[in-house]
Amino acid sequence: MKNSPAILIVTALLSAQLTHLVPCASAAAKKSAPPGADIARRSESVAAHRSPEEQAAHEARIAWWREAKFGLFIHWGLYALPAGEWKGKPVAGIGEWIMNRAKIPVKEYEQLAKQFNPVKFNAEEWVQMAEDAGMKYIVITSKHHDGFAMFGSKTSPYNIVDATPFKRDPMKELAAACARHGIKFGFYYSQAQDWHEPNGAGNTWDFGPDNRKDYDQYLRGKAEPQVRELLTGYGPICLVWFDTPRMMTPERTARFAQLVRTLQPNCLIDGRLGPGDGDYLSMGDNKIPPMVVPGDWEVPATLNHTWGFKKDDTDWKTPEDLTFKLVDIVSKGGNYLLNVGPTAEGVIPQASQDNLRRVGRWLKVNGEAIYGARPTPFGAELGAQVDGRFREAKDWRCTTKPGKFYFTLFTWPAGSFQLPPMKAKATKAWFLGDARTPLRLTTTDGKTTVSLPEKAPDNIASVIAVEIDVPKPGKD
Ligand code: FHN
Repeated sequence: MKNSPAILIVTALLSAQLTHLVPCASAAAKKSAPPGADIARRSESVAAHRSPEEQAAHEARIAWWREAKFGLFIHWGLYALPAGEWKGKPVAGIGEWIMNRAKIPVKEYEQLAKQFNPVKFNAEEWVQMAEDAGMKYIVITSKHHDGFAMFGSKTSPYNIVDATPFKRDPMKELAAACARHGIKFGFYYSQAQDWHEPNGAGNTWDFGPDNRKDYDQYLRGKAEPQVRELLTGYGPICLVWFDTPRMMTPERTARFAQLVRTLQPNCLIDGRLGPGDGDYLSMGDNKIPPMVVPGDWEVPATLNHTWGFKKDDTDWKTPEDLTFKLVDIVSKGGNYLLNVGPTAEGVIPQASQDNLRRVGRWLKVNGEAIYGARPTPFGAELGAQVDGRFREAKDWRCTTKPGKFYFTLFTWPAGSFQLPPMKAKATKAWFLGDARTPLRLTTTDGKTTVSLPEKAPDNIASVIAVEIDVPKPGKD
């Protein structure tokens, strides 16, 4: 069934707002609405236009993703060579945008391909790292805005197999390694911006304003055929992660969606293809909503401040912070897609590896509270409005599964933890990783507390699992 143009346009505007392409609603409207209410509305609108058949297909293909919760994003391309510096000078901004920020002419930027030889690249090691980190899917840049294909493409010679001394197709190697490890494999593809192509969006310094370009020539001549190549040459693809939907009309969006839905019906489409047709909502980069958001959504996020490798960006988020963000996002109903930017030699920076592996060790013990978990039924623990501003609270988060609550404590309370008010009766409690040692539950004046040892068992965050007896409807 076709989407109505009105719905498609509304959805386009909403997703554009999320990716900061158009200004959000008026400041006055923002002030009066509860925090996150606008995001919740946008999230619901993603699903609103699906027919019952489309909804059933969507449910089937997104089931694994709802379980997965945690994925690895990889931004890797020619930009890893300059690594944030051009002609001896640092270039401000995110690493993969260096061509745009420094307005590097195509003819000059292209030369990087001749030096790109990531001899240390080892697909097995990358996928092993994702597995160690507890990540369940990988999404890698097959072509970013610079237009360089990191896969062997027949559509354009500007690709890693034909234009570099490396000559290998790392996407083939990664697809095979992911299959061996049981990790889902997906592609990022910049459908709209292509700074290498005269008719692609974004390169105004070589090719003039976008509104004078024959954009459909670029889409039909490069982007669509390349997406077809990606969906036919690399086995099952779990997700195509489109980005920055500039000039993506409903008609253009539908062409890509049609390709994906016909070639790989089980493949997800992210929320940044264009108006309509995404399987979930992509939040803004590093933007974690303040409250529970209904529907399917994901936060793409960086470990430092860049996506593509930049040699001077070493401001790494700590494992404690990453763990908090993961639990926080899951407790609000979302997925966390966390990025690494490998070097031009093909190495994932050691600090990224170490910090992700630390999160993975935490997940080995506490993953039950994350994978397949549903959001908090409470909400007061997330924070509150203070003087017209939302102030986040960070002491604990709650995730749920049928018959169970998981309380992840980031601040260790003295002696006991008081459960938030609930209709359900807590019948049993224990720490994840130590199910054989019950924690004492005491209920006084309708308030239940869990007795705790003096020291937290986990120095990042300890998870109390609580079994609950849910009252049958109509019982109270
Ligand atoms: O412009 C891109 C950016 O380089 C990066 O790929 C991020 C990842 O979400 N997406 C765009 C900006 O939102």
